[in-house]
Amino acid sequence: MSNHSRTGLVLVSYGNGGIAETDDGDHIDCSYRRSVGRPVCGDEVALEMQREGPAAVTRIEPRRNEFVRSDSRQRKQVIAANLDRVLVVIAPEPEPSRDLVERYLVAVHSLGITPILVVNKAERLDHYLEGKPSGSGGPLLRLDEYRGLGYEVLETSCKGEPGTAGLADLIENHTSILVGQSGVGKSSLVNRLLPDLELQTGELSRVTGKGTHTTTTTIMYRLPCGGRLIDSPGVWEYGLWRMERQELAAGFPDFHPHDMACRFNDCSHVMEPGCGVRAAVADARIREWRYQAYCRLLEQAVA
Ligand SMILES: Nc1nc2c(ncn2[C@@H]2O[C@H](COP(=O)(O)OP(=O)(O)OP(=O)(O)O)[C@@H](O)[C@H]2O)c(=O)[nH]1
Ligand SMILES: [Mg+2]
Ligand SMILES: [Zn+2]
Repeated sequence: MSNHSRTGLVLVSYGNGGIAETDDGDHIDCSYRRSVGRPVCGDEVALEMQREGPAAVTRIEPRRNEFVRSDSRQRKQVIAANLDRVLVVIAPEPEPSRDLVERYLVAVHSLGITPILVVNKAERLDHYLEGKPSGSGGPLLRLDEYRGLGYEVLETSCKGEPGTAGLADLIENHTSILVGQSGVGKSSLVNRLLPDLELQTGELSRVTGKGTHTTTTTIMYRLPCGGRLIDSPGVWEYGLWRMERQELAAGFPDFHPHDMACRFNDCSHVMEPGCGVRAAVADARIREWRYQAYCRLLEQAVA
């Protein structure tokens, strides 16, 4: 038999091909066909083995969800698919830009899963906070407020306390992706969490390259205790794609149930009379800074 079919999990995807892992754990080079399209990291695919050369991807299974970001023209770009957890990594250095966390939260809520905030370089957090005048904003001063909103906020360090054990527990037996600004320490976390990283990257080294530190390709690794972890290239600015107002509002679960009181059911919560959200902001049932972030994102992302 010259060719036969197998199923695979895409570990890395680039240009016209990638590497997929079969059920038996083999890593197989694969190539894409225009008629099938390009799978992304995390896709389940059907592979047709060839007598020579890479296997052909003949089908991409329907995705359970996809993590996307926007290109420079606010079009969606799929980064990875079929995720259980999105770990939004921030750090005291580089300092998160304004609304960065809110944009990530909107993006993760749109996958239908609850975001997790990972505060890396936590061994430097106290020093960072000491240098901040009281009343200055920023997500690192609002960690307890995020916890109050119901988000899991986890502090980690690759250089000191509290280490990464808490994160290891959280991602065990799940498929998780690390996202965040360039330099916050996503790859360093991968390094800490994967004792056999060198072995795994050795197999994938054709695409990871050597000697560079900034990650350029989205790659899925196998966790030692079960589960998968995806490292993704950092961004300087995470932009949202053009979206509907409802999709944006879903990233602000703290606006519920106050929005039920809005007079108009398509209320944008900006200038309509009888707005339940603005009423809740006025008497501090919704945090003012969350509402201000919502208004800025509404201008940027909603057509
Ligand atoms: N102090 C401190 N430095 C850290 C920690 N984690 C990572 N770093 C440093 O932060 C720098 C960037 O780390 P990377 O892991 O390459 O960051 P990244 O998020 O993968 O960056 P991109 O691949 O560009 O997105 C490196 O110099 C790391 O040594 C930490 O917990 N504490
Ligand atoms: Mg990296
Ligand atoms: Zn309203």
